[in-house]
Amino acid sequence: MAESLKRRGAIVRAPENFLSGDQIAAVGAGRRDFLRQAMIAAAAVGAGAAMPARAAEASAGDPDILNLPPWSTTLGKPVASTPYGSPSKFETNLVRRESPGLTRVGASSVSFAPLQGLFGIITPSGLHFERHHQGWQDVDPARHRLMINGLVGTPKVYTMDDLMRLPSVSRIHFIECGANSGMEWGNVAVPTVQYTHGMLSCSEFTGVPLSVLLEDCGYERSDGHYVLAEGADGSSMTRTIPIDNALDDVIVAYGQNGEMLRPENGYPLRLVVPGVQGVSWVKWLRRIEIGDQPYGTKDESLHYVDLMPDGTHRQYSSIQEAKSVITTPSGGQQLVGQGYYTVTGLAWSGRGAIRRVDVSADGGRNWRRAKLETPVLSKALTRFNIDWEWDGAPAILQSRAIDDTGYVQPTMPQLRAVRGSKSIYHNNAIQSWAVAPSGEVSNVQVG
Ligand SMILES: Nc1nc2c(c(=O)[nH]1)N[C@H]1C(S)=C(S)[C@@H](COP(=O)(O)O)O[C@H]1N2
Ligand SMILES: [Mo]
Repeated sequence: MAESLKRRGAIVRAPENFLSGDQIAAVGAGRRDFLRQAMIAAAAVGAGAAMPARAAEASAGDPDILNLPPWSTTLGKPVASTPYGSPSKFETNLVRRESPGLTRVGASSVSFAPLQGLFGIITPSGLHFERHHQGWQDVDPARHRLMINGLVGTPKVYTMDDLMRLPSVSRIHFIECGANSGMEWGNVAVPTVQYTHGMLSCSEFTGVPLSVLLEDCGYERSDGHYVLAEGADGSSMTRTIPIDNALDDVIVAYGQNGEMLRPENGYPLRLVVPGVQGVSWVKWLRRIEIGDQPYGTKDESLHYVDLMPDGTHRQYSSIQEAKSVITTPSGGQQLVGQGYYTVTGLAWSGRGAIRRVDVSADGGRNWRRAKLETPVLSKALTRFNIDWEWDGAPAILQSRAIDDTGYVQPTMPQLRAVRGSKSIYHNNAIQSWAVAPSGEVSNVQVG
């Protein structure tokens, strides 16, 4: 009783407590001011009375919480004071990050997307991961051209204006660098999901289907069976794409999340190759050539090959197999106490849609089926979540994706049995996060 009275007392604390020093000084300065103050006070009491007991309790630690904050009592900023909006100043920690020492210079490095802080499936464009072989450029769209040549009826050169007159599609797809999770082949290497899985992003891309452009250039199916895509940056990025792939769902894209591509992501033109590893998504795309055999370029014969246990190299393993990861709770995070949590994460497959995601809290002994959040799209990230009651004991959280071909995401030991442990690329193993009794979450490998 005394407790609840104390609470009520706290809630209806004297109105002047809700007024700033300035406002108190203004009281009595005139009738208008008096009315204004009375209204502010009334509103404040109203707000206070509506406050749940929990908030009142919280106020015991921070008496100031019951005072009307400046944002409730002052005029806000005018429209268009930030012509291009940016995140709140309270969110400055959520940024792309480099893994120090990964490469010698930043122009040939990677920045990882902060998966631990994102919701839903779309990566905000400013947080999209970056992977450049020779730095990024802000290419002048007026001077950019796309050439289509090789085994086509009529080779053509397109301006951006030409391209933007053609029929377009907008589709949501994930892009994952083939080297994502590549540091974890031997053992645990990096602490957070940003570094283990952050070479992954998902956007709505807009552009012209490559099939439309090839038709425009008089391509006949009998002509050639491979497409070479080339970028305009200094790295001369080139990749071979099989024609079936190219005619299926490949997009010559200029749009990303409703606006033009960001320079870091290939402005003004990039190839979108759904389901295929990032390196084929050639940025600053300047040329498409049709040929009758794979080109065997440096980016497919020397790089992006898989070192197998027998010492041979596997080439052209381009499709990103089904994979998933829990993003909260994840390495580096801290549980605030026992009880209820929503465990959430992302699942994706380069072969189609995610059919099911299972979650284990005991290192893979028992699995429960997670809820898939809508939309569930082909070759896009799918968000999953599941309820979890943490009893304070050590736990190992894992997620396992199954795609609509029936493929089941392997454990790390299963993958190593086939691939060995000296690879860099195409690690789609199940990720484990250990929860300690302290609530600390860390990256571990089990089994
Ligand atoms: N022209 C060009 N295209 C490129 C690259 C590059 O360095 N130059 N990097 C490739 C690699 S390895 C990846 S993983 C993706 C990364 O795309 P993003 O920087 O938009 O995330 O772009 C690919 N396309
Ligand atoms: Mo990549």
